[in-house]
Amino acid sequence: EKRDAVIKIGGMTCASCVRTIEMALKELPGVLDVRVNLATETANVTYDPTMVDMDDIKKTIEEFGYQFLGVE
Ligand code: 9UX
Repeated sequence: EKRDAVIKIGGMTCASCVRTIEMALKELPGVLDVRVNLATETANVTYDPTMVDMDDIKKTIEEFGYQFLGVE
């Protein structure tokens, strides 16, 4: 199963932030693809909802010091 979500993220100010979040989310089992866009402050995440849910993704973003501002 595959699902796409666009997540609004707060607190990113440079390209290293982008890489940090991409790496953190890709570590989560069930996250299949992540593309973070600094300009729009969003992450496009492809994931398997039977393996990982939005709360796991939210917690990971927050653990790394960024804000999960919701799903668009
Ligand atoms: Mo760049 Mo982001 O120096 O948390 S890594 S601002």
